[in-house]
Amino acid sequence: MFYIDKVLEDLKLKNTNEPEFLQAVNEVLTTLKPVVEKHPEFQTAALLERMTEPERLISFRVSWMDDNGKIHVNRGYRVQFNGVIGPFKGGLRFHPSVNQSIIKFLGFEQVFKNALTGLPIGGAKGGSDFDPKGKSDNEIMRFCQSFMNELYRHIGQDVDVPAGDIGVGSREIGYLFGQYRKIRNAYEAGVLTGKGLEYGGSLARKEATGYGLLYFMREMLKANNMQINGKTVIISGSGNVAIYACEKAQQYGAKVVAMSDSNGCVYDADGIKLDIVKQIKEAERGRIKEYAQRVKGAVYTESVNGSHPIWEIKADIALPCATQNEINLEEAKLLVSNGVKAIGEGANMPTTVDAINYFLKNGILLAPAKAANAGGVATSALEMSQNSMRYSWIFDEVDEKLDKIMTNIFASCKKAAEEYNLGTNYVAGANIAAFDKVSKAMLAQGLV
Ligand code: NDP
Ligand code: 2IT
Repeated sequence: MFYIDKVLEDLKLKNTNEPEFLQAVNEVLTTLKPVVEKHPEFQTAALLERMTEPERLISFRVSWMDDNGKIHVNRGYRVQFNGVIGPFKGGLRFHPSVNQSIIKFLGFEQVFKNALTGLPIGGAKGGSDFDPKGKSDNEIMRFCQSFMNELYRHIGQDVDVPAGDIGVGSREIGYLFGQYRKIRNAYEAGVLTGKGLEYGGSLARKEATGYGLLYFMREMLKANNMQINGKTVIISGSGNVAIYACEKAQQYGAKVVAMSDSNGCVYDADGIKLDIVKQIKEAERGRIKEYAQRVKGAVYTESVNGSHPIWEIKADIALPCATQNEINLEEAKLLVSNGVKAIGEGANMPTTVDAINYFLKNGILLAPAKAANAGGVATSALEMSQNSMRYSWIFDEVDEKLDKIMTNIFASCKKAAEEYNLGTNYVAGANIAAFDKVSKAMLAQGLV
């Protein structure tokens, strides 16, 4: 039996209740076969066994009181997956679906994503099954304070640096930072990223994941004699990543015709008016449905039993920017039959493995999450640099650095794919390029 197959089989037995984690590992390891087979020393060093076991996994109680005086208990997590390249780094997700499997899949992906950025950051993830929807500002604050009352002992600017993810934006980072500062009685600006601009945040961090996705897409299309200008685009989600992906796509001359949230999607044949989406989502924290109530001619379609009506809309480019497994095989077939030419994964693991394979088999260009959405964490690392210098760069300086980083990431994915005769399979290219760096660093640091 091949080394990789053995590792995968053992992992399945060890992590039976963690389907998302197993899916993420499976997707990476299967693409590494041509690399690993050339290096018997990986097996001797138990490299893959070590790479798939987190360095540390913390689970903790988060109790908090709502506005009516009722007490709630949630579960908090932090997985410090691999710190071989730098301090642990990765976002926090607050969503009722959060469990150990979700946190581990995200942490595992983060290790390779962070390696691709070329910056000195290890991989981590955290969060809670807390549902921020419908909570008052004070409830959010009390939850964040309680969460930090435990998390603070595990993090630090040279130890582990959390940031945002689903359900955690600048408001939550503010409350988390305030509590950390209070507990530590020290101003360690670099302990969290995604901070407000008034207290150590970086310009362009808010835009970075969405903009970065489009920089990667621009490079991928260019390498295949295409361009974004003039293309029709659909974007799932209407949160941080989706909004700034939309903004940059529009700046590049694309027509974005649809966006969504977990309740449904809006279609606007004239092109999405992003200022209205920002008003609804960033200012009012409302639902995407309200877009169709405000914009004449826009059509709203409700999601039924978790369906994703957005993938029924005809487009040249689809950007899944909401959550994991939001494009399954059936939806991939629909997109392909509607003429989609490229997929850009803004979300983490938005495409199931059979859907990925279907896209690749049909010659669709696929920008894989761990490469294409790395702009967010890369700019977080730039925020850490600025915090260390006690200085801040202007927007254009950060944005230019981000553009270069994304351009380099695409070049690494392309180079690795070509080296192994994988054509335009950038999914494998990203995994191989990232693995190359992580494996070398792990071997260099010995059995720790
Ligand atoms: P936000 O919380 O800002 O937005 C999330 C969006 O996705 C919302 O529109 C939300 O709809 C939708 N969504 C979330 N969960 C589900 C679900 N289970 N089903 C359907 N829709 C859902 O998060 P972000 O924009 O920050 O994150 C989006 C994705 O991008 C995630 O996969 C995240 O891991 C990834 N990512 C984020 C980065 C960042 O810097 N923020 C960096 C790299 C990746 P609703 O409001 O109805 O819940
Ligand atoms: O998935 C991700 O890369 C993020 N949520 C961003 C993490 C970060 O540390 O900025």
